[in-house]
Amino acid sequence: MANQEQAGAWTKAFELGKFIRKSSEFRNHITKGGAFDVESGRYHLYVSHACPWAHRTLITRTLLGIEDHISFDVVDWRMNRDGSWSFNPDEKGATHDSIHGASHLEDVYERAYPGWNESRNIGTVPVLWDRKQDTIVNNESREIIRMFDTFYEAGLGNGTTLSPVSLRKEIDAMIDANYESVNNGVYKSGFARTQSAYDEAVTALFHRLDQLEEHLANRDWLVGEGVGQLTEADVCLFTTLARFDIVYVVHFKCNIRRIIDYPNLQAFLERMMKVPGVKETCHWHHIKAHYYWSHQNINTFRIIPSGPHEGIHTL
Ligand SMILES: N[C@@H](CCC(=O)N[C@@H](CS)C(=O)NCC(=O)O)C(=O)O
Repeated sequence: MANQEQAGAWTKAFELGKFIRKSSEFRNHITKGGAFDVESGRYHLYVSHACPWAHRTLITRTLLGIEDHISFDVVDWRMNRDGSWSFNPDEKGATHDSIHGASHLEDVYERAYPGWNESRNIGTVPVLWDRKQDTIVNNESREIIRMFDTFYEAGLGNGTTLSPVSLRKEIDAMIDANYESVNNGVYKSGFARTQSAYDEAVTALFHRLDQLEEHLANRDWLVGEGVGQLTEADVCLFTTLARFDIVYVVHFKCNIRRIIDYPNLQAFLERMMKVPGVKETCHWHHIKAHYYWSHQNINTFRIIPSGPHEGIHTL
């Protein structure tokens, strides 16, 4: 019944020209002593450097200091018209599939879920792969970054946590408040197929950005006492805002204002870029080329704009 209701809501939204994000299919969790136990060298990430959701996982992996425990491969920035990612080690910053030697990410999904390609499901990044059970643990970025905390709890990281238990409620509320309006909001603006769907999405997006600008007036980070402390909520906002001025303003028509026009949001981005390790996870060429090249439905000739010449990508 719940599924039927959901399907009905999706059909209605689709008819109204709205972008509808599919929910992630693999929702297992790493837990101490569980079927997916906390083990060094067991898990592997498949990411795209272009993707804001995948970027969250790489930043978290770096900040927690679990690079030696979780490996990763990077797909080519080109996402084909059918939505498929491929491995292309000849492309700078991309790699081959070091576990399966697959040519496409769908082959990795097929291995975890035989029949995947036939049912024409699309394989999204990020993917958290389990070498031991030879399957996908989870493909939902928000859950992947939270389960990385099990490595912190097991003493395997550098002693950093981005989701201290005492702040989890606040962190979750902040991530929720930004998800539909900002993180998904840029996609809802860019992929809208009617004026009203676009208007609704872009209005909600900038309403939330205005609120965040005010929220950050007297604080450095989104959550926590005083000026706050760096948490998952900041990582989740950062990866969307980092792409805003160089891609979303033009490609997704999110042009009411730029982030550089918001002093506090811009300062937040610059602050994040100074956190050791964050800058190294930002691959601007993959980000820019991916969007403008891949979505030919909204950029027919795949022309990549030359600007902007100012912004955090120049830091
Ligand atoms: N809910 C997922 C979203 C992941 C997602 O949509 N990734 C995009 C790249 S930015 C993707 O792989 N898209 C493939 C497609 O749509 O065909 C998460 O947060 O992990």
